[in-house]
Amino acid sequence: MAELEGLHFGKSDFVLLDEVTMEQFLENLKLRFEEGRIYTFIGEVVVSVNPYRQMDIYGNDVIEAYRGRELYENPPHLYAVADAAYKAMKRRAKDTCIVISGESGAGKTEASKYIMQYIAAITNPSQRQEVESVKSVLLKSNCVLEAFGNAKTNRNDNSSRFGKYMDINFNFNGDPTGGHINNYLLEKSCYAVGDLKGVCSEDLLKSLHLNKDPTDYTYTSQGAVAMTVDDRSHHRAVMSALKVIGFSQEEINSIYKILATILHLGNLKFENEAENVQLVGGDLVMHISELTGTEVESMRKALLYRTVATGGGEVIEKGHSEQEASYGREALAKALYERLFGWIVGRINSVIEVKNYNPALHGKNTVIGVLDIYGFEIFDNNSFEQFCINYCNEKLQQLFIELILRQEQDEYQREGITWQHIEYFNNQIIVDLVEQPHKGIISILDDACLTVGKVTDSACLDSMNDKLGHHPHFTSRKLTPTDKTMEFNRHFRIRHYAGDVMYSVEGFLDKNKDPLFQDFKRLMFNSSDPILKEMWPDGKLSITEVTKRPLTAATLFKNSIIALVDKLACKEPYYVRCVKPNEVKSPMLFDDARCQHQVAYLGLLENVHVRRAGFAYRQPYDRFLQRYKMTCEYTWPNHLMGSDREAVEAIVLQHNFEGDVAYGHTKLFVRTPRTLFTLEQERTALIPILVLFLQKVWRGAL
Ligand code: AOV
Ligand code: MG
Repeated sequence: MAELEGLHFGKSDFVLLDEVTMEQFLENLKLRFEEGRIYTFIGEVVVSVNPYRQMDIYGNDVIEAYRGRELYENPPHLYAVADAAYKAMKRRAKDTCIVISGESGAGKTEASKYIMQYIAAITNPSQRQEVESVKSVLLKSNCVLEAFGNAKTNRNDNSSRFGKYMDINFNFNGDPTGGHINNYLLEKSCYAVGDLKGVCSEDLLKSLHLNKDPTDYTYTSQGAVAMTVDDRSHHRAVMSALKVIGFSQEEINSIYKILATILHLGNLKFENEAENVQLVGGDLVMHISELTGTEVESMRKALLYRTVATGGGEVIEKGHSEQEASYGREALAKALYERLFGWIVGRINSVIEVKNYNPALHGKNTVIGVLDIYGFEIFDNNSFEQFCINYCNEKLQQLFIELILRQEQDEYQREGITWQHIEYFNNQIIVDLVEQPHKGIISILDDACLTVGKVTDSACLDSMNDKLGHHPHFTSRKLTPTDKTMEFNRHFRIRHYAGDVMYSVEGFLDKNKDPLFQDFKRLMFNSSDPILKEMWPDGKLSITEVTKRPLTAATLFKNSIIALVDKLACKEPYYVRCVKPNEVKSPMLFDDARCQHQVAYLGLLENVHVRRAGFAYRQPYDRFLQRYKMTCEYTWPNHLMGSDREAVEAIVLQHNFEGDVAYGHTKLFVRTPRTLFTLEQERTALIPILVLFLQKVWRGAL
């Protein structure tokens, strides 16, 4: 029982704290972490601290213990939340979602995997073949997406560089019938190309023209390490996962070819020769065109020139400068990778999408969504990616507050309880700062990108300063009114709900624009490799047809996040809030300052306050009675009253708690945790006496 875990493990629910202060919160979190209790509830929310060591708490016996049980019957665990979401979906035909948040390395991806495993383990008891195959594709898709979407960063060895939202569809039996994955903003500057050399056969490497050491490829040289057995078996696992999902050998070959192309592109060099930019080394271009199924001459041309339409509708070829050529090459490599990833997600979706579902025949199709998205990021140097990621977190935080409050209010309303609205910080103002049409930062960025002629990052910053200079959450030029050094003039600061972040505006415009020349798109669209071609539908347009500007990266991202929030908002939410205990991946260290910061910006104290401001605890009458009937002479061992509710009233009266409770239609609401605490203590004190009593009964002494 959660409450009986024992005091030396701390409080299993933060609402039981004597006082909701940062000190008490941290003390409890730390105590539990040190005792190996990495999960703690705030009502129905699970707070998780990354243990940085393998815990023996995910086995089948544990899964069985949580299966079908109520949230408070077991110690806090991811499985308790997963089960609650599943039960709501199955019993009440509710669409639910589990939102996992926290900063980089806090344990979100691991949590999402345990949740998926739990759902897989408790469904399809009759082992129907078609359900089993859906489950195996759902589970295997993780491995594939991680192989392509994760990278080693200095904060996490296995950092997800993309956000993932996965819907799992269920039939009326509660068995998975399919799913759908949405991915958000793959950080293109991280390639998970990996070390193909250590894992591919000689023949394959030869056909890919990869005959150098990993250290000789620019894109792998930074992170290149000797291949370990581990990596090899991991590579095999990815390959087998691709096959289980249903990728054909031809598709897998195309994936290899694209990855090899990216490696070769990274090694391309340009040099200036008599005003003209030239390619250094002819072999590479030949390999690249062979692997991409394009003509060598066309590839060479696309790398060195771009086609532009003049004002008069004339089409001319303009030679690149050395810088433009490198820039174009870089953009191509990134786009190849991004589109490959998007295509893989699309292929997985086509396999797992629910087919032939007939609601009339099969009943309502319900959904559990699992969101594992990058957490709030503050680096030493924050750029466009951090800006997008942090904006996303603002949106999710807003949803968190709104939904948690809404849920509370709904429950009070349903149960007929009067509810006092409580104040909380509404971060809508920051969301508006970023996304508002015409006035927000994204809109200002877009305007700058659409302006004909050269607009510099710095000019864009001026424009932001003009329009947003008075915004309470924005500072730029004012950062150093007297100091006009370049350093400070290239930054702006947003006061996020999670803290101040200073962004360097450098590169913002380039990253926001579609940086890829149309020539490359057309070239890839004309590839003889049908799979590669499929990834470049926009290459179909000729230069004179490209009239409409493509949407900018920030606007595309904004639209996708707004769609995501809409999706989440119509589901019943369950939350996992992950905390990273230290920066050194240690299982022993609880860094107070780091944890305090996370607790603050995750809004966990607010969460406890909200939970307690109304009624910290609520329990259906029958459960409450079952647990505490021994503490009241009128209810022990059985009550003779008309209803469980009346029996509960008797317990409350006997303990003089009338002022602290409210009676709902089906549940008792308890305002302060102390009340429950007293009952718990009394119960704990009574247990040995009762045991003694029962033993005597057994022995016939009474
Ligand atoms: P993240 O998803 O939150 O970061 P991960 O889930 O990848 O973080 O966790 C980082 C590392 O912490 C893992 O590779 C494990 O070594 C360890 N870890 C996390 N949770 C557990 C657990 N429950 N048990 C044991 N080890 C764990 V990012 O994707 O960077 O935002 O972008
Ligand atoms: Mg992750």
